[in-house]
Amino acid sequence: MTRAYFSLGTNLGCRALYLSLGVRMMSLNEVSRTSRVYRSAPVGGVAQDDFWNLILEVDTLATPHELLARAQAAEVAAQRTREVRWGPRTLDVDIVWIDGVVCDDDELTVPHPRMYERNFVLVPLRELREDLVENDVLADADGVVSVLGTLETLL
Ligand code: A4P
Ligand code: MG
Repeated sequence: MTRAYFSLGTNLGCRALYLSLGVRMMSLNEVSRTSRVYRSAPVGGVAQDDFWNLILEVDTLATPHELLARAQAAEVAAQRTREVRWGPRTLDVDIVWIDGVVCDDDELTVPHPRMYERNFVLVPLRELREDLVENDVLADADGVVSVLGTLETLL
């Protein structure tokens, strides 16, 4: 059993519903918990609406590549299209961290290579795993984020 962390983001359509779909598809029947939902200014230079982001923690027997397949299936279920890299999307699911796993191949890089640059990842991750996000790491990260509430209250 390993513990995995996923970053879920959306800035198109009914954001709460897409996050909820992503949480269900990523956690299946496994033990899980979520951070609160944060509104975040878009990172990456594409002009677009604000994102809603959260971090999901799942205790799982799945391999890292099985989790990537699960993430891609969740994006398909949300009818995500890919017109612009870093552009607007109904649902993005990235694997941020898996306890004890380091992986870098053509399909998957874990820990996520950009996690430490991004407050929309670090701030919610810190709610669940304070030990993974030191103060100085947080101080160096970019982007404005603000709490919206728990996912249940936003649905
Ligand atoms: N891939 C490699 N490692 C991973 C991993 N750890 N998790 C590969 C997930 N995927 C991983 O991703 C491209 C490829 O990355 C996949 O085929 C997979 O094999 P993608 O989801 O198709 O494309 P993308 O999401 O446009 O690119 P990417 O690089 O994932 O974008 P980012 O860096 O995730 O940026 N601003 C705010 N405020 N909030 C956001 O959520 N998201 C992005 C997306 C930009 N700005 C944002 C937000
Ligand atoms: Mg992605």
